[in-house]
Formats: sequence, structure tokens, C-alpha cells
Amino acid sequence: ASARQVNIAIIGAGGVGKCFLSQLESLAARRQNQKLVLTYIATSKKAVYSDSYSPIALDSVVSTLSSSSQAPLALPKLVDYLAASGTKTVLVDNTSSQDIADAYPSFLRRGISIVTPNKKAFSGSYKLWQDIFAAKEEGGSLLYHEASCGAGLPVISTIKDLVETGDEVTKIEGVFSGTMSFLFNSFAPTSGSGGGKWSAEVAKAKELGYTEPDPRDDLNGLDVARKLTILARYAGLEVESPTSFPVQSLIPKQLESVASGDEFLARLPEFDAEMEEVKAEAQKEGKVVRFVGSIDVASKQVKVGLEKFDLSHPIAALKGSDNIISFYTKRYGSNPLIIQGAGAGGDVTAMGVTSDLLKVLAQL
Ligand code: NHO
Repeated sequence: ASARQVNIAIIGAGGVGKCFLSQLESLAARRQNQKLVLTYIATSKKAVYSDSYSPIALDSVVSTLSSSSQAPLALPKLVDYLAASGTKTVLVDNTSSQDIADAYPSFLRRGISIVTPNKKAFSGSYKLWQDIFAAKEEGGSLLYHEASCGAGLPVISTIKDLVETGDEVTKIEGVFSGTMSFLFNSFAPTSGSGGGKWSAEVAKAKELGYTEPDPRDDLNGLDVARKLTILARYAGLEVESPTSFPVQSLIPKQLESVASGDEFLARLPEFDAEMEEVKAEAQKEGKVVRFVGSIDVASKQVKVGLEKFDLSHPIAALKGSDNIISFYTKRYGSNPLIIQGAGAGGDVTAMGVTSDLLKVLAQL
């Protein structure tokens, strides 16, 4: 019998997108009973596709894309194009675009499944969250977004499994940002010495590629707030948006509106003394400071910000850019289920997307 075909459409070919493409190439080569055909790929500027849905070769896709003169399809047109192929289709959204996230209901309603590391759809308005799951039901499509929290770590699948098997999540806490983890592990190490100036650590994190191009996008706490919004919703809380609960920003007020990320970095040393004080205050109590998020289900409290931890606490002892997420539930009692490991980076994030794709393929 001939292999069943599944069409793949991809938007986004940046840090995560490129790693995903190489994982997809090896997956397609190993896939026995399904033929995976790339029929559409786009960045914000360019696209490759054809009216006959001819396969785009995976081994040369990056160069095909960069030499293409085709423009991306507008989203409503893309929905029509993909739905008209007559073949089961999976859309992989490797962007951080809110516009694309807002269009998920239109794709899902037309039977197009989605896998994505993009947090915007699940941490936007509560209405969008409801629309997405209603459209998925209506279209009989599938939807996975493991990498929207904790990169490749099994965080979303774990909370879904806990809830769907009838456990009750009471509290979730942890370090949800790879960037913040790296910054505090090096600024305030448990050894007490060796931490550099705050501004120097931020500059180093940027140099190593851990931060967003503009480090303020990490330091304002919103990335963590988005991840907590998603988890809180799965835990049963109707969180309205990532700005509907307290989020501590580490951007000094005076630098909120400077024009560029570079100017921000240049002026950050003016505020080193403030961060030094925060660190010293924790040290006086024999603790270290870390940037954490927590969800208390009973009191419906979600919060993001700095907290002090004993040196022996697992949150204090994290290494590198690792995330740690502790789930307290009825079943697990006072010893939480803990997930820990790399929480940022192209390859591990793409792994979350590829494993989601495998889950979809198994059901198509
Ligand atoms: P890039 O490198 O900026 O690439 C984005 C691509 O999307 C580009 O090709 C751009 O042309 C395209 N694009 C943007 N808007 C478009 C539009 N409207 N139409 C068509 N194309 C468009 O971004 P990344 O780094 O590859 O990230 C891709 C997605 O993965 C984002 O949603 C990001 O939030 C998500 N993600 C990334 C990481 C990571 O490590 N890079 C993680 C999770 C999810 O676990 C990671 C994480 O949370 C990192 C976080 N900063 C932390 O914890 O410190």
C-alpha cells in the first residue's frame, strides 16, 4: 500500500524554525507509513509554495526560501490554500506573531491541525483561548504547544495529564525563564562569590544569545507571565490576560522608554547599585535572590517577581539557563512532581515542536 500523505506548512524560520527544519528533515526520512510533504513555508518577508502543492525539498529549503521572490500569503488566503489541498495538513507556527495566533481559530475550524512554540495564542485574551478550543472541536483538528512553556521539557503535557486523569493541581511554582535563570545563577551564585555586576551579567547573557534581541523583553517579566497564564488556565483558573496579575519588571523606570536595546544596555550600569542592594539583603539572611513565578489555585493568586531562597532550595541550586517547575497536587501531596532542565535554546525548543508533530501524526 502507498504511504499516506500529510502536508506540512511552516511559518517562521528563525532560531527555533531552522532547528525545527533540520529535525523535520530527519523525521521525514525515517517515517515509514506516512509521507510528509512540505507545501508552504514563509517568513515575514518571503514564501515558497505552488498552486499544485508540489513538495518543497527539505534538504535545501533554507536556501530556496532566501532566494525566493514570492511574498507570504495573507492569513485568510493561507487558510483557503491549505484547506483546499484535500490532504490532511499540519501548520507549524514558529513565529511569535500575535496576528498568526489570532488566526488559529480559522485554521482549526477548517480541519488544519497546529503545532507551535508561540505563546501568544494561549496567553492572550481569555476569549481567544475559548475560541481556539471551540474551533478545534468544530474542525476535528489537533493542537499542541508543548514548547510554549519550558522549551522541550514536558510541562504542558504533564499538567494536561494531571488534570485529565482527575488529579487536582493546588500550586505550581518555579523558574520559567531561561534568561532570568542564567542571569540570577551567575549574578547571585549560591557560593556567595563570583557574581559580576548586574549590568555586566545582562550584557554577557545577550552576548551568549540567551536574551531576546532587546533584553528588556526578558527583563520585563512578561515572558514568564505568559507561561504562567497558560499553566493557570490548564489548572482551571480563568486568567484574563498576562497583565491581569502582579508582574515585577526588572527594567528601571527611567529606562523603560529609551529607544533601543543597545542604549538600554549602555545605561544599565547606572542602576547596578540597586540590584547589588537586593542581592546583599538576601545574603544577610543567608539566602539568594531568584526570579520566580507561582500559581496558587485555591486563592486564585498568580504572581511573578523576585523572591529569596535558602541555599539548599532546589530553585537556588539551578545551573545555567535551566528551568524548574514544581507541581503540587492532591495525589502528589507535599512532595511535588518536579520537572527540571534546559529551558531555552533553538534545539531543545524545536524538540518540543517536533514531538508535538509526532503526536499529531500518530492521530492523522
Ligand atoms: P526568531 O528567531 O525571531 O524567528 C521568528 C521567525 O518568524 C522569523 O523567521 C520571522 O521572519 C518569522 N515571522 C515573524 N512574524 C511573522 C509573520 N507575521 N509572518 C511570517 N513570518 C513571521 O524567533 P525564535 O527564537 O525562533 O522563536 C520562535 C518562537 O518560539 C517564538 O514564539 C518564541 O517565543 C518561541 N520560543 C522560543 C524559545 C527560545 O529559546 N528561542 C523558547 C520557547 C518558545 O523555551 C524558550 C524560551 O521560552 C526562551 C525565553 N526567552 C526564556 O525562557 O528565556
